[in-house]
Amino acid sequence: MSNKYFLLAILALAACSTGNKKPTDTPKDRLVHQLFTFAEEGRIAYGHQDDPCYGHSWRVEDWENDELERSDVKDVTGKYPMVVGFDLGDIEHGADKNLDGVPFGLIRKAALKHIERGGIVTFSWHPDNILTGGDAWDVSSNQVVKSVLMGGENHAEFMVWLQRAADFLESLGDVSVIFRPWHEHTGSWFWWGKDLCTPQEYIELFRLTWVYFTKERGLTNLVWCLSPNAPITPEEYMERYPGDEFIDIMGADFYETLDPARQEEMGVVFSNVIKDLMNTLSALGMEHHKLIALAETGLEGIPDPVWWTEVLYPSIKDYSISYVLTWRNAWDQPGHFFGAWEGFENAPDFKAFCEKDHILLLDI
Ligand code: BMA
Repeated sequence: MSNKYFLLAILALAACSTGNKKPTDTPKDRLVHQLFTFAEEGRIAYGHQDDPCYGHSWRVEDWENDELERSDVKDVTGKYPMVVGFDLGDIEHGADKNLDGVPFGLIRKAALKHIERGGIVTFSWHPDNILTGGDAWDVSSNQVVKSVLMGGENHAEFMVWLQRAADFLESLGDVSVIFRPWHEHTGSWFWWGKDLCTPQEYIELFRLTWVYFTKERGLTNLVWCLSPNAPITPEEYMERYPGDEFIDIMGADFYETLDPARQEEMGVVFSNVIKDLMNTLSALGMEHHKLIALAETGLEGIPDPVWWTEVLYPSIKDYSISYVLTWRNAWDQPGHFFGAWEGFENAPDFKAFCEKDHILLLDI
């Protein structure tokens, strides 16, 4: 089947899966339909993490009175990113601000404003390590996932953590957002990673979260995204796959990291991994009738002047991914950025990427 007919078939299936209802009956149906439409039209929505809250060397100060019109992406291209991502890390403690110091009030306001403007919102979550008291990156124990599952010593407290995350998402009201918990689980840098729990334990963690949010809290507007990290084979993807009932988007994360000793290979290794990943996600998406996405990517500090147009773009343009998101531009760490900003030497290359027919931003 050609790509086009495959996508039409998928759209028809998505419509059928809602039973008698039209595919646009609920906010979730509308978001899923919108993402399938991008894929059908051969367009990829561009996303940027934390984009309305801060950028390279600026941040929203008085968020309650700020119109939230600034954006590093808009400064360079004149448009907002179609997708914006936010992180819920520290919501589990009932904190006022997330792990990067962004007030949850600002996150709520920015998310709703972006949706009102016609954009799409996605949430990730880097919760702390409940067993050790460390952060999400504390991988000193391989008992953490086990301890939060039913029957585990931290299960009751963990359910309070889930409750706080669900409270926040519920506070957004009747809108649909992408939720992407327990990401990069095929690496071993988060406490829910590959060497830290068995496939069954990971799947139980994901399902526990889904069942609590969906069945107990009635948060039926969430579009659930799974994003292991690449490189990944289809077998590895499926080994920790929670099941079709629990997943709407089969995504993945992959960043370029530069080896200073192999400058001449800049872009090549990354591009090869991304193309393999795109082939894997396309096949899995077709088999499971799911949307696919490059849920996180980037090259920190973007030292490659043609990274957008000659590395990222050719690697993704022929695939029906619904969106691609680059990570945040930290306002307080000058070298920690993954998107372009006004004045950065690579900004024209980013603008050229955004002007490609395949790439979709949000018109103002
Ligand atoms: C990481 C880095 C950290 C940040 C975390 C959560 O990739 O950007 O500085 O705290 O994401 O946003």
